[in-house]
Amino acid sequence: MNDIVNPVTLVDRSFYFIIGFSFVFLFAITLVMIWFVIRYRRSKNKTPSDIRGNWILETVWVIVPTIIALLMFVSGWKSYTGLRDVPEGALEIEVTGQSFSWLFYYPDGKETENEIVVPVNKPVKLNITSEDVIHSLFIPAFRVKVDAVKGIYTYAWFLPDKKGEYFFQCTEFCGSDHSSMTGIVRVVSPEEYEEWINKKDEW
Ligand SMILES: [Cu+2]
Repeated sequence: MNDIVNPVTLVDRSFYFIIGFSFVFLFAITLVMIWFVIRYRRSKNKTPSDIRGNWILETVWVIVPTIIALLMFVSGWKSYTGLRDVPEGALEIEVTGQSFSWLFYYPDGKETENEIVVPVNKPVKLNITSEDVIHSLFIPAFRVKVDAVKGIYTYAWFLPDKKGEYFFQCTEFCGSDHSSMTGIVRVVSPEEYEEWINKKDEW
């Protein structure tokens, strides 16, 4: 299981890469702009110089931004495919959004409402649909955000690599009790999971 790349890493890497470049250019361009305003003000620079036709400059400002944009695309694409390519052997859970709660159906018939319990370090695939209007399953800790639409099955997957409790909620305004469509992903040890899944009457 350890060779699975957690999409959280890929999404975060892409995010910081893009926001990092954006900040670098924001500050660099602002500083150069301020410097130009002062250095080339009318009183100091009566006749503006013409730099048209400088092929070195033009090549640089075409090639450098193209490379940066392509790198952004590659990192974004990697995080996208990371989120879409489900690893082998994932635990599959059927997810139904309904007005106004989330229902989860486990392979052995177990059902839960507004709570997912999963064993640590095992990839989890969620097959998502809706009973009525459009809902959207958002689990920020795992960078999962997928619409639930009646008549259509979509999916998402995540790798719960740390035990703990992770919040999720509906992020499609779906009606009067939309705000109550929240829940918890409980990531537990494989032993605790086995014990939980075999307790038939608790839910
Ligand atoms: Cu909803």
